[in-house]
Amino acid sequence: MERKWWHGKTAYQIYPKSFCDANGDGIGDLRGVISKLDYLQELGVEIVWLSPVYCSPLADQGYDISDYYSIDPRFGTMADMDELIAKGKERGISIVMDLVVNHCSDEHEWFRRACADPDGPYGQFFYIRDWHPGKKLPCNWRSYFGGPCWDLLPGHEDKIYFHAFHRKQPDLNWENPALRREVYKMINWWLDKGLGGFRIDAIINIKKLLPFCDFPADRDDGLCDIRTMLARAEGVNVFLQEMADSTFHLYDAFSVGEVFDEKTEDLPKIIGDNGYFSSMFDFAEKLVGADPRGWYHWRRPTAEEYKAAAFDAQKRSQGVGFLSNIIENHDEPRGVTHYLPEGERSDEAKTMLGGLNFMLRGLPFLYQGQEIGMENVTDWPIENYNDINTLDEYQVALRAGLTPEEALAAVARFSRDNARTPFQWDASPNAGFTTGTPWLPVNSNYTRLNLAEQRGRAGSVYEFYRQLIALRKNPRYAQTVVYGDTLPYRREQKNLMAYFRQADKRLLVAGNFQKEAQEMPLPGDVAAVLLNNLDTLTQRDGRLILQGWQFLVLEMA
Ligand code: TEU
Ligand code: CA
Repeated sequence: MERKWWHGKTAYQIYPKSFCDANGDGIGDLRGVISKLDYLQELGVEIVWLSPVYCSPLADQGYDISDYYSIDPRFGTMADMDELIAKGKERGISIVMDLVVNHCSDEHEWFRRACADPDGPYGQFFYIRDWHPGKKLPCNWRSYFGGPCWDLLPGHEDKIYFHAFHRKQPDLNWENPALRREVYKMINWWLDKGLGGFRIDAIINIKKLLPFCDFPADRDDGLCDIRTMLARAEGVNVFLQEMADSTFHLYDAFSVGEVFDEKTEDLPKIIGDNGYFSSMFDFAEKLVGADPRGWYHWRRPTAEEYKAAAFDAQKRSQGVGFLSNIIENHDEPRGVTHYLPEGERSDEAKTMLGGLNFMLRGLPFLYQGQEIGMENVTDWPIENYNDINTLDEYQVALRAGLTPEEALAAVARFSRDNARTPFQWDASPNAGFTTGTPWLPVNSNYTRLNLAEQRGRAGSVYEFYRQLIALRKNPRYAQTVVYGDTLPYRREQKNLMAYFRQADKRLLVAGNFQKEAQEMPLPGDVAAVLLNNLDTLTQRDGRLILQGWQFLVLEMA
Protein backbone atom coordinates (compact mmCIF):
# COMPACT_ATOMS: atom_id res chain seq x y z
CA MET A 1 0.00 0.00 0.00
CA GLU A 2 1.25 3.43 -0.92
CA ARG A 3 1.97 5.68 2.09
CA LYS A 4 -0.11 8.84 2.32
CA TRP A 5 0.38 12.03 4.34
CA TRP A 6 -2.86 11.55 6.22
CA HIS A 7 -2.55 7.88 7.23
CA GLY A 8 -1.15 8.44 10.71
CA LYS A 9 -3.48 11.26 11.66
CA THR A 10 -6.60 11.39 13.79
CA ALA A 11 -9.62 13.15 12.32
CA TYR A 12 -12.34 15.11 14.10
CA GLN A 13 -15.76 16.16 12.86
CA ILE A 14 -17.15 19.54 13.80
CA TYR A 15 -20.83 20.31 13.44
CA PRO A 16 -20.32 24.07 13.30
CA LYS A 17 -23.83 25.04 14.27
CA SER A 18 -23.40 23.31 17.62
CA PHE A 19 -19.70 23.67 18.40
CA CYS A 20 -19.01 27.17 19.68
CA ASP A 21 -20.94 30.40 19.25
CA ALA A 22 -18.62 33.42 19.25
CA ASN A 23 -21.19 36.20 18.77
CA GLY A 24 -24.01 35.14 21.05
CA ASP A 25 -26.73 34.60 18.44
CA GLY A 26 -27.18 31.00 19.56
CA ILE A 27 -25.62 29.53 16.42
CA GLY A 28 -22.12 28.14 16.40
CA ASP A 29 -19.81 29.83 13.91
CA LEU A 30 -16.38 29.87 12.30
CA ARG A 31 -14.99 32.38 14.79
CA GLY A 32 -16.05 29.92 17.44
CA VAL A 33 -14.13 27.16 15.67
CA ILE A 34 -11.06 29.40 15.34
CA SER A 35 -11.23 30.13 19.07
CA LYS A 36 -11.04 26.40 19.73
CA LEU A 37 -8.08 25.56 17.50
CA ASP A 38 -5.75 25.44 20.48
CA TYR A 39 -8.14 23.02 22.10
CA LEU A 40 -8.13 20.78 19.03
CA GLN A 41 -4.36 20.86 19.02
CA GLU A 42 -4.26 19.91 22.69
CA LEU A 43 -6.54 16.97 21.93
CA GLY A 44 -4.13 15.98 19.17
CA VAL A 45 -6.35 15.85 16.08
CA GLU A 46 -4.82 16.82 12.74
CA ILE A 47 -7.71 16.63 10.27
CA VAL A 48 -10.87 18.58 11.00
CA TRP A 49 -13.98 18.00 8.91
CA LEU A 50 -16.52 20.81 9.07
CA SER A 51 -20.12 19.96 8.29
CA PRO A 52 -21.45 22.49 5.74
CA VAL A 53 -20.98 26.21 6.36
CA TYR A 54 -21.87 27.34 2.82
CA CYS A 55 -24.80 29.68 2.17
CA SER A 56 -27.92 27.72 2.87
CA PRO A 57 -31.53 28.14 3.97
CA LEU A 58 -30.63 25.43 6.55
CA ALA A 59 -33.67 23.29 5.72
CA ASP A 60 -31.38 20.32 6.33
CA GLN A 61 -28.85 22.22 8.46
CA GLY A 62 -26.62 23.26 5.58
CA TYR A 63 -26.86 20.06 3.55
CA ASP A 64 -28.96 22.20 1.23
CA ILE A 65 -26.48 24.60 -0.33
CA SER A 66 -27.61 27.74 -2.13
CA ASP A 67 -24.10 28.99 -2.98
CA TYR A 68 -21.03 26.77 -3.00
CA TYR A 69 -18.70 29.76 -3.21
CA SER A 70 -19.72 31.64 -0.10
CA ILE A 71 -20.04 31.20 3.62
CA ASP A 72 -23.45 31.60 5.22
CA PRO A 73 -23.43 34.84 7.23
CA ARG A 74 -24.74 32.91 10.22
CA PHE A 75 -21.46 30.95 10.19
CA GLY A 76 -19.19 33.86 9.30
CA THR A 77 -17.36 35.20 6.28
CA MET A 78 -14.94 33.92 3.65
CA ALA A 79 -12.22 35.83 5.51
CA ASP A 80 -13.02 33.72 8.60
CA MET A 81 -12.76 30.57 6.50
CA ASP A 82 -9.40 31.63 5.08
CA GLU A 83 -8.20 32.44 8.56
CA LEU A 84 -9.34 29.06 9.82
CA ILE A 85 -7.46 27.26 7.04
CA ALA A 86 -4.30 29.31 7.71
CA LYS A 87 -4.39 29.06 11.50
CA GLY A 88 -5.16 25.35 11.23
CA LYS A 89 -2.07 24.91 9.11
CA GLU A 90 0.06 26.68 11.71
CA ARG A 91 -1.06 24.04 14.18
CA GLY A 92 -0.65 21.09 11.85
CA ILE A 93 -4.40 20.78 11.33
CA SER A 94 -5.86 20.29 7.83
CA ILE A 95 -9.35 21.64 7.34
CA VAL A 96 -11.74 19.47 5.35
CA MET A 97 -15.13 20.69 4.14
CA ASP A 98 -18.32 18.86 3.32
CA LEU A 99 -18.97 18.32 -0.38
CA VAL A 100 -22.70 18.11 -0.98
CA VAL A 101 -23.21 17.59 -4.68
CA ASN A 102 -25.92 14.98 -4.99
CA HIS A 103 -28.29 17.92 -4.61
CA CYS A 104 -28.26 21.62 -3.96
CA SER A 105 -30.83 23.90 -2.37
CA ASP A 106 -34.01 24.88 -4.18
CA GLU A 107 -32.76 28.41 -3.48
CA HIS A 108 -29.58 27.86 -5.52
CA GLU A 109 -29.34 30.04 -8.61
CA TRP A 110 -29.20 26.94 -10.83
CA PHE A 111 -32.58 25.80 -9.59
CA ARG A 112 -34.11 29.25 -9.82
CA ARG A 113 -33.00 29.42 -13.44
CA ALA A 114 -34.31 25.93 -14.08
CA CYS A 115 -37.69 27.01 -12.75
CA ALA A 116 -37.65 30.15 -14.88
CA ASP A 117 -36.77 28.19 -18.01
CA PRO A 118 -37.09 24.40 -17.64
CA ASP A 119 -36.18 23.90 -21.30
CA GLY A 120 -33.03 26.02 -21.00
CA PRO A 121 -29.55 24.83 -20.01
CA TYR A 122 -30.24 24.88 -16.27
CA GLY A 123 -33.29 22.68 -16.71
CA GLN A 124 -30.75 20.01 -17.64
CA PHE A 125 -28.99 20.46 -14.26
CA PHE A 126 -31.93 18.72 -12.58
CA TYR A 127 -34.38 15.91 -13.19
CA ILE A 128 -37.50 17.66 -14.44
CA ARG A 129 -40.43 15.80 -15.99
CA ASP A 130 -43.81 16.73 -17.48
CA TRP A 131 -46.77 15.88 -15.36
CA HIS A 132 -50.45 16.73 -14.88
CA PRO A 133 -52.78 16.13 -11.94
CA GLY A 134 -53.92 12.52 -11.95
CA LYS A 135 -50.91 11.33 -13.91
CA LYS A 136 -48.70 8.67 -12.34
CA LEU A 137 -45.33 9.86 -11.02
CA PRO A 138 -42.27 8.70 -13.00
CA CYS A 139 -41.32 6.37 -10.11
CA ASN A 140 -42.53 5.35 -6.68
CA TRP A 141 -39.29 5.80 -4.76
CA ARG A 142 -39.59 7.16 -1.24
CA SER A 143 -37.40 10.14 -0.43
CA TYR A 144 -35.10 9.74 2.60
CA PHE A 145 -37.09 12.28 4.54
CA GLY A 146 -40.51 10.88 3.69
CA GLY A 147 -43.02 11.02 0.83
CA PRO A 148 -42.39 10.60 -2.89
CA CYS A 149 -39.20 11.86 -4.54
CA TRP A 150 -41.25 14.20 -6.75
CA ASP A 151 -42.69 17.65 -6.19
CA LEU A 152 -44.21 20.29 -8.40
CA LEU A 153 -41.61 22.53 -9.98
CA PRO A 154 -42.14 25.98 -8.38
CA GLY A 155 -44.05 28.24 -10.75
CA HIS A 156 -45.41 25.34 -12.81
CA GLU A 157 -48.54 23.22 -12.70
CA ASP A 158 -47.38 20.71 -15.29
CA LYS A 159 -43.79 19.94 -14.31
CA ILE A 160 -42.20 18.08 -11.45
CA TYR A 161 -38.63 17.64 -10.21
CA PHE A 162 -36.81 14.85 -8.41
CA HIS A 163 -35.39 15.00 -4.87
CA ALA A 164 -33.92 12.00 -3.04
CA PHE A 165 -33.89 13.93 0.23
CA HIS A 166 -36.08 16.88 1.22
CA ARG A 167 -38.12 18.79 -1.35
CA LYS A 168 -35.79 21.73 -0.68
CA GLN A 169 -32.91 19.57 -1.92
CA PRO A 170 -33.41 19.04 -5.68
CA ASP A 171 -31.08 16.37 -7.10
CA LEU A 172 -28.40 17.46 -9.53
CA ASN A 173 -28.33 15.66 -12.86
CA TRP A 174 -24.91 14.04 -13.01
CA GLU A 175 -25.68 12.63 -16.46
CA ASN A 176 -25.15 16.18 -17.74
CA PRO A 177 -21.43 16.89 -18.43
CA ALA A 178 -21.99 20.63 -18.00
CA LEU A 179 -23.14 20.06 -14.42
CA ARG A 180 -20.18 17.80 -13.71
CA ARG A 181 -17.78 20.45 -15.00
CA GLU A 182 -19.34 23.03 -12.66
CA VAL A 183 -18.89 20.67 -9.71
CA TYR A 184 -15.22 19.96 -10.48
CA LYS A 185 -14.51 23.65 -11.00
CA MET A 186 -15.96 24.39 -7.59
CA ILE A 187 -13.98 21.61 -5.86
CA ASN A 188 -10.72 22.86 -7.36
CA TRP A 189 -11.53 26.44 -6.40
CA TRP A 190 -11.59 25.33 -2.77
CA LEU A 191 -8.52 23.15 -3.07
CA ASP A 192 -6.64 26.09 -4.58
CA LYS A 193 -7.40 27.96 -1.37
CA GLY A 194 -5.41 25.40 0.57
CA LEU A 195 -8.27 23.28 1.83
CA GLY A 196 -7.09 19.82 2.93
CA GLY A 197 -9.90 18.01 1.17
CA PHE A 198 -13.52 16.96 1.44
CA ARG A 199 -15.96 14.62 3.06
CA ILE A 200 -18.28 13.63 0.25
CA ASP A 201 -21.94 13.53 1.11
CA ALA A 202 -24.43 10.86 0.07
CA ILE A 203 -22.34 10.19 -3.00
CA ILE A 204 -23.75 6.87 -4.17
CA ASN A 205 -27.03 8.67 -4.82
CA ILE A 206 -25.63 10.58 -7.79
CA LYS A 207 -26.32 7.63 -10.11
CA LYS A 208 -30.00 7.00 -10.73
CA LEU A 209 -31.49 3.99 -12.40
CA LEU A 210 -32.86 5.46 -15.61
CA PRO A 211 -35.40 5.57 -17.05
CA PHE A 212 -37.32 6.03 -13.79
CA CYS A 213 -39.41 2.97 -12.95
CA ASP A 214 -41.50 1.51 -10.12
CA PHE A 215 -40.59 -1.22 -7.65
CA PRO A 216 -42.92 -3.20 -5.39
CA ALA A 217 -44.13 -1.04 -2.49
CA ASP A 218 -42.61 -1.89 0.90
CA ARG A 219 -44.92 0.21 3.11
CA ASP A 220 -48.61 1.18 3.08
CA ASP A 221 -47.71 4.45 1.37
CA GLY A 222 -47.28 2.58 -1.94
CA LEU A 223 -43.64 3.68 -2.16
CA CYS A 224 -40.40 1.75 -2.07
CA ASP A 225 -37.13 2.42 -0.30
CA ILE A 226 -34.89 4.40 -2.64
CA ARG A 227 -32.06 1.96 -1.88
CA THR A 228 -33.94 -0.65 -3.89
CA MET A 229 -33.15 1.48 -6.92
CA LEU A 230 -29.58 2.27 -5.84
CA ALA A 231 -28.72 -1.42 -5.58
CA ARG A 232 -29.61 -1.79 -9.27
CA ALA A 233 -28.10 1.41 -10.65
CA GLU A 234 -24.86 0.69 -12.50
CA GLY A 235 -22.21 3.19 -13.45
CA VAL A 236 -21.56 5.41 -10.44
CA ASN A 237 -17.91 4.36 -10.82
CA VAL A 238 -17.57 6.30 -14.05
CA PHE A 239 -18.61 9.54 -12.36
CA LEU A 240 -16.43 8.92 -9.31
CA GLN A 241 -13.36 8.17 -11.41
CA GLU A 242 -13.86 11.29 -13.47
CA MET A 243 -14.37 13.43 -10.38
CA ALA A 244 -11.24 12.07 -8.65
CA ASP A 245 -9.07 12.50 -11.74
CA SER A 246 -10.36 16.03 -12.34
CA THR A 247 -9.99 17.18 -8.73
CA PHE A 248 -8.65 15.33 -5.65
CA HIS A 249 -5.88 13.42 -7.41
CA LEU A 250 -4.46 16.62 -8.89
CA TYR A 251 -3.89 17.98 -5.39
CA ASP A 252 -3.16 14.85 -3.34
CA ALA A 253 -6.15 16.04 -1.33
CA PHE A 254 -7.76 13.99 1.41
CA SER A 255 -11.23 12.73 0.60
CA VAL A 256 -13.57 10.55 2.59
CA GLY A 257 -16.73 9.23 1.04
CA GLU A 258 -20.07 8.79 2.72
CA VAL A 259 -20.58 5.53 0.89
CA PHE A 260 -23.38 3.14 1.72
CA ASP A 261 -24.15 -0.25 0.23
CA GLU A 262 -21.00 -0.52 -1.87
CA LYS A 263 -20.29 -3.84 -3.50
CA THR A 264 -17.34 -5.60 -1.80
CA GLU A 265 -15.55 -6.11 -5.10
CA ASP A 266 -15.64 -2.33 -5.65
CA LEU A 267 -13.67 -1.55 -2.48
CA PRO A 268 -10.24 -1.41 -4.20
CA LYS A 269 -11.66 1.03 -6.74
CA ILE A 270 -13.07 3.21 -3.98
CA ILE A 271 -10.26 3.27 -1.38
CA GLY A 272 -7.35 1.32 -2.90
CA ASP A 273 -4.20 3.01 -4.22
CA ASN A 274 -5.48 5.62 -6.69
CA GLY A 275 -9.02 4.98 -5.50
CA TYR A 276 -11.79 7.50 -6.06
CA PHE A 277 -11.42 8.51 -2.41
CA SER A 278 -8.70 8.41 0.21
CA SER A 279 -11.08 6.65 2.55
CA MET A 280 -14.74 5.92 3.22
CA PHE A 281 -16.67 5.55 6.43
CA ASP A 282 -17.32 2.16 7.88
CA PHE A 283 -21.06 2.10 8.55
CA ALA A 284 -21.30 -1.65 9.10
CA GLU A 285 -21.87 -1.37 12.87
CA LYS A 286 -24.45 1.37 12.49
CA LEU A 287 -26.46 -0.66 10.00
CA VAL A 288 -26.96 -3.54 12.44
CA GLY A 289 -30.54 -3.49 13.63
CA ALA A 290 -31.81 -1.03 11.00
CA ASP A 291 -35.18 -1.90 9.51
CA PRO A 292 -36.80 -0.64 6.29
CA ARG A 293 -40.12 -0.05 8.07
CA GLY A 294 -38.66 2.91 9.93
CA TRP A 295 -36.86 3.93 13.09
CA TYR A 296 -39.67 2.68 15.33
CA HIS A 297 -38.67 -0.83 14.22
CA TRP A 298 -34.94 -0.38 14.68
CA ARG A 299 -33.04 -1.99 17.51
CA ARG A 300 -29.64 -1.43 19.00
CA PRO A 301 -26.79 -3.84 18.22
CA THR A 302 -25.48 -6.20 20.86
CA ALA A 303 -21.80 -6.41 21.77
CA GLU A 304 -21.48 -9.56 19.69
CA GLU A 305 -23.07 -7.90 16.67
CA TYR A 306 -20.84 -4.87 17.06
CA LYS A 307 -17.76 -7.07 17.17
CA ALA A 308 -18.81 -9.16 14.18
CA ALA A 309 -19.55 -6.09 12.06
CA ALA A 310 -16.26 -4.41 12.98
CA PHE A 311 -14.16 -7.51 12.30
CA ASP A 312 -15.85 -8.12 8.96
CA ALA A 313 -15.13 -4.56 7.89
CA GLN A 314 -11.50 -4.94 8.96
CA LYS A 315 -11.18 -8.09 6.92
CA ARG A 316 -12.71 -6.50 3.83
CA SER A 317 -10.41 -3.49 3.93
CA GLN A 318 -7.15 -5.14 5.04
CA GLY A 319 -4.54 -4.87 2.33
CA VAL A 320 -6.95 -2.73 0.29
CA GLY A 321 -7.12 0.66 1.96
CA PHE A 322 -8.19 2.65 4.97
CA LEU A 323 -11.75 2.73 6.23
CA SER A 324 -12.65 5.66 8.44
CA ASN A 325 -13.80 4.34 11.78
CA ILE A 326 -16.52 6.06 13.77
CA ILE A 327 -18.90 5.38 16.59
CA GLU A 328 -21.09 8.37 15.75
CA ASN A 329 -21.56 11.41 13.53
CA HIS A 330 -24.09 14.18 13.04
CA ASP A 331 -26.65 11.71 11.61
CA GLU A 332 -26.44 9.24 14.45
CA PRO A 333 -27.38 8.94 18.07
CA ARG A 334 -24.47 9.22 20.46
CA GLY A 335 -22.30 6.10 20.19
CA VAL A 336 -22.12 5.55 23.95
CA THR A 337 -25.90 5.49 24.19
CA HIS A 338 -26.32 3.40 21.07
CA TYR A 339 -23.72 0.66 21.50
CA LEU A 340 -23.55 0.31 25.28
CA PRO A 341 -26.39 -1.45 27.10
CA GLU A 342 -29.14 0.69 28.64
CA GLY A 343 -27.92 2.48 31.73
CA GLU A 344 -24.22 1.65 31.28
CA ARG A 345 -22.73 5.10 30.98
CA SER A 346 -19.66 4.85 33.17
CA ASP A 347 -16.39 6.40 32.05
CA GLU A 348 -14.96 2.87 31.78
CA ALA A 349 -17.71 1.70 29.45
CA LYS A 350 -17.33 4.82 27.32
CA THR A 351 -13.56 4.56 27.04
CA MET A 352 -13.75 0.85 26.29
CA LEU A 353 -16.07 1.51 23.35
CA GLY A 354 -13.98 4.43 22.13
CA GLY A 355 -10.74 2.52 22.53
CA LEU A 356 -11.95 -0.57 20.68
CA ASN A 357 -13.05 1.55 17.74
CA PHE A 358 -10.05 3.87 17.75
CA MET A 359 -7.48 1.08 17.67
CA LEU A 360 -8.97 -0.62 14.61
CA ARG A 361 -6.98 -0.41 11.40
CA GLY A 362 -8.01 2.66 9.40
CA LEU A 363 -8.44 6.34 10.06
CA PRO A 364 -10.07 7.16 13.41
CA PHE A 365 -12.67 9.92 13.25
CA LEU A 366 -14.01 11.46 16.44
CA TYR A 367 -17.21 13.43 16.42
CA GLN A 368 -17.39 16.58 18.53
CA GLY A 369 -18.29 15.71 22.12
CA GLN A 370 -17.33 12.06 21.72
CA GLU A 371 -14.06 12.86 23.44
CA ILE A 372 -15.95 13.80 26.60
CA GLY A 373 -18.49 11.00 26.32
CA MET A 374 -21.56 13.09 25.41
CA GLU A 375 -24.82 11.14 25.56
CA ASN A 376 -28.26 11.14 23.93
CA VAL A 377 -30.88 13.47 25.31
CA THR A 378 -33.41 11.58 27.37
CA ASP A 379 -36.11 13.97 28.40
CA TRP A 380 -37.27 15.95 25.39
CA PRO A 381 -40.85 16.57 24.27
CA ILE A 382 -41.34 16.27 20.51
CA GLU A 383 -41.39 20.08 20.27
CA ASN A 384 -37.67 20.21 21.10
CA TYR A 385 -36.69 18.19 18.05
CA ASN A 386 -35.66 20.22 15.04
CA ASP A 387 -34.32 17.62 12.58
CA ILE A 388 -36.58 16.99 9.55
CA ASN A 389 -35.65 13.32 9.52
CA THR A 390 -36.74 12.90 13.15
CA LEU A 391 -40.04 14.69 12.61
CA ASP A 392 -40.77 12.47 9.61
CA GLU A 393 -39.92 9.25 11.46
CA TYR A 394 -42.19 10.37 14.32
CA GLN A 395 -45.08 10.62 11.86
CA VAL A 396 -44.18 7.23 10.37
CA ALA A 397 -44.38 5.71 13.85
CA LEU A 398 -47.73 7.39 14.59
CA ARG A 399 -49.16 6.15 11.29
CA ALA A 400 -48.00 2.65 12.21
CA GLY A 401 -50.28 2.86 15.26
CA LEU A 402 -47.90 3.80 18.04
CA THR A 403 -49.18 6.20 20.70
CA PRO A 404 -47.47 9.63 20.78
CA GLU A 405 -45.50 8.54 23.85
CA GLU A 406 -44.35 5.32 22.17
CA ALA A 407 -43.51 7.09 18.93
CA LEU A 408 -41.45 9.68 20.76
CA ALA A 409 -39.58 7.05 22.76
CA ALA A 410 -38.85 5.07 19.59
CA VAL A 411 -37.56 7.89 17.43
CA ALA A 412 -35.72 9.66 20.23
CA ARG A 413 -33.26 6.78 20.45
CA PHE A 414 -32.15 7.30 16.86
CA SER A 415 -32.75 11.01 16.44
CA ARG A 416 -30.02 12.91 14.65
CA ASP A 417 -30.55 15.74 17.14
CA ASN A 418 -28.90 13.61 19.82
CA ALA A 419 -25.59 14.45 18.18
CA ARG A 420 -26.53 18.03 17.42
CA THR A 421 -27.04 19.44 20.90
CA PRO A 422 -24.40 22.05 21.74
CA PHE A 423 -20.92 21.00 22.78
CA GLN A 424 -20.63 20.92 26.55
CA TRP A 425 -17.61 23.07 27.34
CA ASP A 426 -18.26 23.77 31.00
CA ALA A 427 -20.93 23.99 33.71
CA SER A 428 -21.86 27.63 33.07
CA PRO A 429 -25.27 28.46 31.54
CA ASN A 430 -25.77 26.75 28.14
CA ALA A 431 -22.62 24.73 28.78
CA GLY A 432 -20.45 27.64 27.68
CA PHE A 433 -21.61 27.15 24.10
CA THR A 434 -23.31 30.53 23.78
CA THR A 435 -24.15 33.63 25.78
CA GLY A 436 -27.47 33.75 23.93
CA THR A 437 -30.22 31.20 23.44
CA PRO A 438 -28.91 28.06 21.75
CA TRP A 439 -30.68 27.11 18.51
CA LEU A 440 -31.14 23.60 19.95
CA PRO A 441 -31.34 23.03 23.70
CA VAL A 442 -28.26 21.85 25.57
CA ASN A 443 -28.40 18.34 27.00
CA SER A 444 -29.52 18.78 30.62
CA ASN A 445 -26.63 16.63 31.85
CA TYR A 446 -24.10 19.36 31.04
CA THR A 447 -23.58 20.50 34.64
CA ARG A 448 -21.91 17.19 35.44
CA LEU A 449 -20.76 16.16 31.93
CA ASN A 450 -18.51 18.81 30.41
CA LEU A 451 -14.98 19.37 29.19
CA ALA A 452 -13.88 21.64 32.06
CA GLU A 453 -14.67 18.92 34.55
CA GLN A 454 -12.65 16.34 32.61
CA ARG A 455 -9.66 18.32 31.46
CA GLY A 456 -6.63 17.31 33.51
CA ARG A 457 -8.58 14.77 35.58
CA ALA A 458 -6.82 11.42 35.41
CA GLY A 459 -9.19 8.69 34.27
CA SER A 460 -11.63 11.05 32.52
CA VAL A 461 -13.00 10.16 29.10
CA TYR A 462 -11.25 13.19 27.67
CA GLU A 463 -7.82 12.34 29.06
CA PHE A 464 -8.25 8.80 27.79
CA TYR A 465 -8.92 9.97 24.25
CA ARG A 466 -5.82 12.14 24.44
CA GLN A 467 -3.81 9.05 25.35
CA LEU A 468 -5.29 7.12 22.44
CA ILE A 469 -4.37 9.88 20.01
CA ALA A 470 -0.88 10.20 21.50
CA LEU A 471 -0.31 6.46 21.11
CA ARG A 472 -1.19 6.66 17.42
CA LYS A 473 1.42 9.41 17.01
CA ASN A 474 4.11 7.76 19.11
CA PRO A 475 6.89 6.92 16.60
CA ARG A 476 7.73 3.76 18.52
CA TYR A 477 4.30 2.27 17.81
CA ALA A 478 3.02 4.22 14.82
CA GLN A 479 3.96 1.62 12.24
CA THR A 480 1.92 -1.00 14.07
CA VAL A 481 -0.98 1.20 15.17
CA VAL A 482 -1.38 2.78 11.74
CA TYR A 483 -0.52 -0.01 9.33
CA GLY A 484 -0.56 -3.24 11.33
CA ASP A 485 -3.00 -5.97 10.39
CA THR A 486 -6.01 -6.61 12.58
CA LEU A 487 -6.20 -10.21 13.75
CA PRO A 488 -9.19 -11.10 15.93
CA TYR A 489 -8.35 -12.93 19.15
CA ARG A 490 -10.82 -15.28 20.91
CA ARG A 491 -13.55 -14.12 18.63
CA GLU A 492 -15.97 -16.68 20.02
CA GLN A 493 -15.65 -15.51 23.65
CA LYS A 494 -18.87 -13.71 24.42
CA ASN A 495 -18.75 -9.99 25.24
CA LEU A 496 -15.02 -9.94 24.76
CA MET A 497 -13.71 -7.96 21.82
CA ALA A 498 -10.01 -8.52 21.39
CA TYR A 499 -7.62 -8.28 18.48
CA PHE A 500 -3.97 -8.06 17.65
CA ARG A 501 -2.51 -5.19 15.69
CA GLN A 502 0.55 -6.61 14.12
CA ALA A 503 3.47 -5.17 12.16
CA ASP A 504 6.97 -4.63 13.60
CA LYS A 505 5.36 -4.89 17.04
CA ARG A 506 2.54 -7.05 18.29
CA LEU A 507 -0.14 -5.23 20.24
CA LEU A 508 -3.10 -6.89 21.90
CA VAL A 509 -6.20 -4.71 22.17
CA ALA A 510 -8.88 -6.06 24.50
CA GLY A 511 -12.19 -4.74 25.78
CA ASN A 512 -14.51 -6.43 28.23
CA PHE A 513 -17.88 -5.51 26.73
CA GLN A 514 -19.91 -6.16 29.91
CA LYS A 515 -20.11 -5.03 33.51
CA GLU A 516 -19.11 -8.40 34.95
CA ALA A 517 -15.44 -9.36 35.09
CA GLN A 518 -14.22 -12.07 32.74
CA GLU A 519 -11.03 -13.99 32.13
CA MET A 520 -8.96 -14.00 28.99
CA PRO A 521 -6.00 -16.33 28.39
CA LEU A 522 -2.83 -14.40 27.62
CA PRO A 523 -1.21 -15.35 24.34
CA GLY A 524 2.37 -14.85 25.61
CA ASP A 525 4.19 -12.45 27.88
CA VAL A 526 3.22 -8.82 28.28
CA ALA A 527 6.15 -6.51 27.53
CA ALA A 528 4.33 -3.27 28.37
CA VAL A 529 0.89 -1.94 29.23
CA LEU A 530 0.36 0.90 26.76
CA LEU A 531 -3.18 1.81 27.76
CA ASN A 532 -5.49 0.80 30.58
CA ASN A 533 -8.79 2.52 31.38
CA LEU A 534 -8.63 1.26 35.00
CA ASP A 535 -5.95 1.53 37.69
CA THR A 536 -5.62 -2.19 38.12
CA LEU A 537 -4.44 -5.10 36.03
CA THR A 538 -4.90 -8.60 37.36
CA GLN A 539 -2.96 -11.54 35.94
CA ARG A 540 -3.29 -15.09 37.22
CA ASP A 541 -1.67 -18.25 35.79
CA GLY A 542 -1.25 -16.89 32.30
CA ARG A 543 -4.72 -15.35 32.30
CA LEU A 544 -5.92 -11.81 32.56
CA ILE A 545 -8.88 -11.02 34.75
CA LEU A 546 -10.60 -8.21 32.89
CA GLN A 547 -12.78 -6.09 35.16
CA GLY A 548 -16.16 -4.86 33.91
CA TRP A 549 -15.62 -2.55 30.88
CA GLN A 550 -11.87 -2.79 31.19
CA PHE A 551 -9.95 -1.81 28.07
CA LEU A 552 -6.29 -2.57 27.49
CA VAL A 553 -3.64 -2.11 24.87
CA LEU A 554 -0.75 -4.44 25.65
CA GLU A 555 2.55 -4.75 23.91
CA MET A 556 3.34 -8.44 23.68
CA ALA A 557 6.89 -9.69 24.08
O1 TEU B 1 -26.63 11.68 4.73
C1 TEU B 1 -26.89 10.76 3.71
C2 TEU B 1 -27.66 9.59 4.10
O2 TEU B 1 -27.52 8.56 3.46
C3 TEU B 1 -28.78 9.74 5.08
O3 TEU B 1 -29.79 8.90 4.64
C4 TEU B 1 -28.47 9.33 6.43
O4 TEU B 1 -28.37 7.94 6.45
C5 TEU B 1 -29.62 9.79 7.27
O5 TEU B 1 -29.32 11.11 7.61
C6 TEU B 1 -29.81 9.00 8.51
O6 TEU B 1 -30.93 9.46 9.18
C7 TEU B 1 -26.04 12.85 4.32
C8 TEU B 1 -25.76 13.79 5.48
O7 TEU B 1 -24.83 13.21 6.33
C9 TEU B 1 -27.05 14.15 6.14
O8 TEU B 1 -26.86 14.96 7.27
C10 TEU B 1 -27.90 14.86 5.14
O9 TEU B 1 -29.17 15.08 5.69
C11 TEU B 1 -28.05 14.07 3.84
O10 TEU B 1 -26.83 13.53 3.37
C12 TEU B 1 -28.56 14.96 2.75
O11 TEU B 1 -27.56 15.83 2.35
CA1 CA C 1 -22.98 32.73 16.17
